[in-house]
Amino acid sequence: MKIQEQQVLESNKSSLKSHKENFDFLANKLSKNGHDVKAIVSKLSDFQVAIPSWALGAGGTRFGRFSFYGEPSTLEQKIEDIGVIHSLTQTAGAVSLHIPWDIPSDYAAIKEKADALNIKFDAVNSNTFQDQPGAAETYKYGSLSNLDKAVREQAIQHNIDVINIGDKLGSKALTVWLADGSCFPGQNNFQTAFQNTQDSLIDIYKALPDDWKMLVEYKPYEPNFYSTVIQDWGASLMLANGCGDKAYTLVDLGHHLPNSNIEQIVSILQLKGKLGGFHFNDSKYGDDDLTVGSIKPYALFLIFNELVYGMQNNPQNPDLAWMIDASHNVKDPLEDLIQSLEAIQEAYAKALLVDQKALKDAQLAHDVVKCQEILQGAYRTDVRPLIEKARLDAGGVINPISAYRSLDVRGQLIKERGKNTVATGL
Ligand SMILES: [Mn+2]
Repeated sequence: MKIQEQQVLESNKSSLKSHKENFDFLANKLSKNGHDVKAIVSKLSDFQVAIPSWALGAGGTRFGRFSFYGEPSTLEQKIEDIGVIHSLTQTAGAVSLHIPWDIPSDYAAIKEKADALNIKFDAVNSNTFQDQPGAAETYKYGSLSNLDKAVREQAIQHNIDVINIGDKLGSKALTVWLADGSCFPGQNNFQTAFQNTQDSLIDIYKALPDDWKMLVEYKPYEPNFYSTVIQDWGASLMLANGCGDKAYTLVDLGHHLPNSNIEQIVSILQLKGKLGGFHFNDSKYGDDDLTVGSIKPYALFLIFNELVYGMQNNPQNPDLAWMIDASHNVKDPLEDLIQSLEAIQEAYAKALLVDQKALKDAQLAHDVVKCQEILQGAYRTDVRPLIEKARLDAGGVINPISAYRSLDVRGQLIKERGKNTVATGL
């Protein structure tokens, strides 16, 4: 299914007038307060978030999985689904592939399809957290950290294969997330596991093309429940520094223990020029993979406040790879992704409204109350008309969820693909 330009225009017809009224009112107010509304809208239009190829079907838990029907069963269909989201939101202009779930059979055809939908290939993700059919070695006791050299070599080679696949598609980054760790005290020697991981990453890093980045993701627990080899940003940063200038830390919002101060982590990594990428989701208890902004929207805003500060003040930090990393157990995956994109844009827009100069002055004057007023003043602004305007300017729809529903996208997908399709992924 492909969204036609006419459908976009049709969908905007009924809400164009009220959008314009809301936008003019807000733009007028913001301009009076010294904001460059045009610049903010253009930043929002430029902001693109990669959609993971594994998030287009129903997620599941170890207890069960409930299909949404019409799920994409091939990489082509996954890219078509992202095309639908991108046509409506104009914010999802990239896909992040997970290998070996999504190895293209025909590279030229896949590239052509993505090009036609204006979708780029973002970071490619390796997978050493499960065994593949016919694999010589097992990852049951770890991959890059394993005590067995043959297992480590297999995992290193897999990562190099992933780089080569990504290179053919135009990707510029490899994301490494390890499930390696231990379930019981005494199972692993922490130092050996860490050193093996470092040595393996260095071997992978050697195969990285010059214009590529390696993104090292961390996670405190799960699937191992006593220790994880790359458990936090400090471990990730040490490993990245041990590899070289092209290796960075990747922050996944769900990969923190409850109440971690993620905005501070993000801030310091940018200061050190070592924040490489971002995985968006939300959580209540652990790595819950919930819709972005559905539980802690203020925390998301505070994170974006630091990101915006870093983008403006830390030239030592590269452009970030933005990606959603979520799973949808009870929602239509495409609707969930649209809601996530909306929440990301909202947090970004609010962060762009923070008066950085006034905040600095208030900090210098030790006016703590004023500092909070400045942040919360930006946070309490209803920025949705700005996001609507950014979407409209880029050729998208004013209200993506209602357009998705009135176009009956899921119904069309079921008609095209049938009910019993299953997307690969988690
Ligand atoms: Mn992640």
